[in-house]
Amino acid sequence: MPDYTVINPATEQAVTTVTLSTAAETDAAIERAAAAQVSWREVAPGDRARLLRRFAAEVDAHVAELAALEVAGSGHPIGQATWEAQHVRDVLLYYSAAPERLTGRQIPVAGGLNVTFHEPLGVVGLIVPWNFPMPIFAWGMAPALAAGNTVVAKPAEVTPLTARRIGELALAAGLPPGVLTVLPGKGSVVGQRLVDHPLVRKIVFTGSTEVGREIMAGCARQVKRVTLELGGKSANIVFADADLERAAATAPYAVFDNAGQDCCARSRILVQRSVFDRFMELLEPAVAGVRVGDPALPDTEMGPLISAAHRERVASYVPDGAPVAFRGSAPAGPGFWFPPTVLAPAGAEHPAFTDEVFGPVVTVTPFEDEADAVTIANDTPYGLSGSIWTENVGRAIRVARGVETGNLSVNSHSSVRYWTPFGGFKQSGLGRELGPDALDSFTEVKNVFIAS
Ligand code: TAP
Repeated sequence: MPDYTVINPATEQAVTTVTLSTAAETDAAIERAAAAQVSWREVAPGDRARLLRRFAAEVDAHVAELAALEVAGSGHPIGQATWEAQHVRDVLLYYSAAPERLTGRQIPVAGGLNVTFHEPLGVVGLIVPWNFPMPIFAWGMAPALAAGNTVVAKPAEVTPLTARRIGELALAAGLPPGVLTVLPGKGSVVGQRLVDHPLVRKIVFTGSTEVGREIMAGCARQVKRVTLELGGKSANIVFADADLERAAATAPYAVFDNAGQDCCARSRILVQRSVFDRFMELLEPAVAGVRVGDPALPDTEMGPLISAAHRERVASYVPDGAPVAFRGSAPAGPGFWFPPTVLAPAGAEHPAFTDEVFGPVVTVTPFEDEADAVTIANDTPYGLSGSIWTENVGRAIRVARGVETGNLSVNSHSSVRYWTPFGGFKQSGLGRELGPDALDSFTEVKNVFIAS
């Protein structure tokens, strides 16, 4: 069995070694999960709810440990990592209310009674990326379990530590063996088996659009259910009538959060031409103020990139001669550091404007009017997120309806909450996660007519 050495991205030191699962071990785990599902689906709704609440309590009791693991294994700042562990607890608590509310319908028909049931699918395969190892794991796992499915989850090869620990906490909370299995391993081995194994009835994939396409094709061969949460290239649109101070003060956090390794990063700032210069004056000190450094320190706002290879890729978007307007700071010495970088003015001729950089690089581009802003915002194959800054309510609504994207915020830089739906338009994905309707995608509706 091959091993993988987890590297601390802030120090480049080895953290620990993790054994990678093989295809045969993946098959065995899927078979155990299928056997466990037979009794898990029969657990009374109130008891399933109680077990999920106990699981949440276990996570709550280990927030500090999980956060420290994420700091070491992913380079997330400790404040953010703590929030992420608490988020896992909150998502579990939110969906612990679902088993007792998973009601069907009674539909009037002649000659009897028509009722519907939400039946669990069976085994759900969860494939998680490296950028948010805890939250994205929770988003798929909690509603899948609440609906009566069992889950086999594959964390990203480079960030397996927190998901693996959460899997242990599930057992400690009393979830029966086989209900939640975490299998560290390679996408091409464990991920591929989850897609190919007929006992896996649904894949929840979060990752790149490129791999997502392959997953979708693989699932199509078995007409397997699939939810895809993919890449993004979101716009932060600032109109001349906006509160420019607030828009500029928050813009760095809309894109440099998690060092820009965020599918929702608003990595294209579009500013109405008449206030472009003023906005840039306000943005410069805001970018300089982002505290980049040791992720273990409580005040740190931005940590390193995940790996040396990823830093090289991000750096390729800022070649010599790139229109760098200004940059923030980054530590010297070991660690995969990259400073917050603002390219302006930059348009479609620049790859950083068109590609998902997945690093702390943002472009700023002028626009003329409302129609122009919507056209530029939509000129991308992606459609995941975005923000609109204006004091005009009518314009906010018109532009929000015009931008082809799944999650928008008006006069705010963030739009992700576990109790509201989340997902992408166009090549940013397929299906929705989170929110009150999440269990719809983890169940099949069964329609039964009973003659009277
Ligand atoms: P990917 O390279 O696509 O990897 C995502 C996951 O898929 C990893 O666990 C990976 O395993 C696995 N995988 C790779 N090849 C596979 C295959 N052939 N079959 C099955 N699984 C396979 O993405 P990433 O670099 O980790 O994450 C960054 C991307 O995710 C960005 O594009 C970002 O926008 C997107 N993302 C989207 C969202 C939402 S919610 N829309 C959220 C976060 C990230 P390995 O680790 O072993 O390669």
